[in-house]
Amino acid sequence: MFKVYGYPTPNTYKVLYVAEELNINYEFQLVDLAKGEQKAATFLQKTPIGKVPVLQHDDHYLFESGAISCYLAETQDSPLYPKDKFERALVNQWMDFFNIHLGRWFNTLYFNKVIRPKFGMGDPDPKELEEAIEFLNQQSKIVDEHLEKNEYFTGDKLTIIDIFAYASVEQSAVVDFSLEPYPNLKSWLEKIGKRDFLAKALKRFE
Ligand SMILES: N[C@@H](CCC(=O)N[C@@H](CS)C(=O)NCC(=O)O)C(=O)O
Repeated sequence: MFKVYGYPTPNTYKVLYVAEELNINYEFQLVDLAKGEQKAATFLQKTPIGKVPVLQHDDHYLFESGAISCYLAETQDSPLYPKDKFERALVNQWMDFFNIHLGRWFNTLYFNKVIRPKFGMGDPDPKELEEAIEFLNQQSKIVDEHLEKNEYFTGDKLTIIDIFAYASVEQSAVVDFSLEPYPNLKSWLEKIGKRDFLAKALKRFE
């Protein structure tokens, strides 16, 4: 039995998108961050870090969207997480890049522009915005050049990193970060966004 605990923000979407692309049958349970449910004692028994997403697989629990995404693909023996050691390392490489670099800066903009106002946490921090935009431009250029030569992140085959990364890059519209200077990144986003996983995952919040 698979169950995802989450809230409608990009880190949870990463896991839901990957689960849907893999056609996994799973339950979804909302953890209401607005009510602080992620810090409730019962939830802290599932994850010591008090954050979402969390995956339950029978009586096992996992946190971190990247680790969860890889594990979900493993359980399905999916070619979206290749068995070949080097091909798999390429997926892991781009997943680290998104967690530590590009995705991290999208998250900074999202936190300042969406979460702060929604949760009454005050105005966006201009220094954080400036730093995030500078790094986003620097790293989007690198990714744009990579996608000029590669149809997908690891080459000519779709893998879970394309689905995972989609949840980061799609934030560009919400946080008002223009992808116009990055046409290859923009067309990759449009191509990935035509897949079924998106509508299927968003149904969880209707
Ligand atoms: N690196 C983690 C980040 C998880 C995370 O920061 N989750 C946020 C929501 S997007 C959260 O639960 N925040 C609530 C809190 O920190 O109390 C992942 O990728 O899963």
